[in-house]
Amino acid sequence: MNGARALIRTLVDCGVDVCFTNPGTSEMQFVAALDEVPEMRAVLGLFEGAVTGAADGYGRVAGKPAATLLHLGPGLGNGIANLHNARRARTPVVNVVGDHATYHLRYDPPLASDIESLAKPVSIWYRESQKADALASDAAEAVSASYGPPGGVATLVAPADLSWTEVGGPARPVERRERISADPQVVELVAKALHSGEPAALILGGSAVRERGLVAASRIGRATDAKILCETFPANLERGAGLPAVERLGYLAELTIAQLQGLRHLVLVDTPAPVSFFAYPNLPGYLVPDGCEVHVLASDSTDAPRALEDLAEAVTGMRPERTPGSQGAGGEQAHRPDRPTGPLTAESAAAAIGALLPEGAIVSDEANTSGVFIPGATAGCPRHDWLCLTGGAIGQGMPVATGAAVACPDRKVISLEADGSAMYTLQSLWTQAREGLDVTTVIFNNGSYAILEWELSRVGAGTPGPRAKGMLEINRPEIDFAALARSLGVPATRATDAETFTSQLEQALAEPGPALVEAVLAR
Ligand SMILES: Cc1ncc(C[n+]2csc(CCOP(=O)(O)OP(=O)(O)O)c2C)c(N)n1
Ligand SMILES: [Mg+2]
Repeated sequence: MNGARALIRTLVDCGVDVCFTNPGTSEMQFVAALDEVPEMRAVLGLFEGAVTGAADGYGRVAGKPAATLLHLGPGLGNGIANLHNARRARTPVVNVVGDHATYHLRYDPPLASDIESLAKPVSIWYRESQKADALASDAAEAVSASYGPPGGVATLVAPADLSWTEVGGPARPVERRERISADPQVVELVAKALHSGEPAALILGGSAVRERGLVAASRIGRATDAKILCETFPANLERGAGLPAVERLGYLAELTIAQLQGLRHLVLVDTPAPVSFFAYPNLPGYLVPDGCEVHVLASDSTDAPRALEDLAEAVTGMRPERTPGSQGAGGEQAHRPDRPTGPLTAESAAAAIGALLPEGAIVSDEANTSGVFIPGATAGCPRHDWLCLTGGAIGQGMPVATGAAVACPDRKVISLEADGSAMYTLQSLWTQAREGLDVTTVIFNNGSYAILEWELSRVGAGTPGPRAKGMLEINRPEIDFAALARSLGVPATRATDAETFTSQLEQALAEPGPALVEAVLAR
């Protein structure tokens, strides 16, 4: 077999059996090898941002990496923003980037570029294969490296001549590193701090916001009065009726400051200390209050759920839970909002989503300003997963939804998408149609980059003049998202009032396969 086939066979042997791709000439050997390794599912994306974001969404819910296959530096470059988001989510991803044949690079052909400089800022592991026989073993190492801990993007550059050279065969999987246990002394110190009587909070992130971590954290909260918080944009938050609810830190620094005010102990569980998204005149950037001690219970390489269980044992050993209950007690009550009526606003749209969210749904949330009411409206819905915009680079939501749907074909994926962000990686709809993915997209059409209207005044840039305003409006010309969706193969409807939106969403959810509902919000 040639190097390309050995590489793909190795990926499959390592458990990586989905490849999101937008290939070119330097990857043709890999494309040809797909027919020889039928276990590898190849999914075409029509822009690399859709490809890399899909790999992120897949990895977040599958708990294992997908591969990407990208075309030299420019292809990788197009995919960088969503690789940045994947890096922030600590999602395992294996990038395979095709390159020119080793002996061709010296001519500096048009597509040659500095791939390494593009890849390194988003990659936890980087290698350019040097020999055809190394392609497969490098791929096995890339898979192992992507798991971390912490997980991340492993990028392997595959020169074209190595892919067409005959090699000995595939390589064996490489062992993964285990997550470390929390230091028992730290657990003890934190337990004492939580029993000190001084105000304390836990901030959960990363791997701590799934059921096991949430249940352990809620035991800690009941035994100590510590507040249980979670990071602003978790990669995959498990929530809904029966699970302990966790308050997310606010996006606005002012809100986070209020949430953390007066604390003397802050316990970090697989998340960094809170900082504001941007610097603002007259606001601090580091949001830990003065005089508050920061304790790192779990780093990004710690087994965080286990660390929380250890801490729960330690604090209940010192003093039993005040409201004792079995594991899972203290969970959110089941409740849903009523079906809304009247004008279609961010609030009524949220009520519709809360009224209809199916059990086991995976929500990809890039609703931005239109999404502020949705977490509240869905808190008591049946259990579901919530995937956030981890790195602030917009254009993530639709690709992430696509990848999640590939990973979990028997669950409903709901893609909540702001209009401006939707336009970055709209091509995802075409992939959803082509693959028959069960994704229901809601586009929140507010005709604007609304958040930037807030931000403009928050950074002290004054009152916008007509030219400044023009940079924040996207309704000249009006975008018809339902028509765009249909042209990409996704059935779509458009709603301008709450009742119509609710019934259109209900219908979209009732049908398997992709669908889109455009919510034209009252302006
Ligand atoms: C890759 C990238 N480019 C640009 C930005 C800057 N940016 C932040 S929010 C935003 C507009 C968001 O508009 P929309 O998605 O419609 O959400 P809304 O604010 O209207 O709720 C832009 C352009 C960004 N965050 N990421
Ligand atoms: Mg908008």
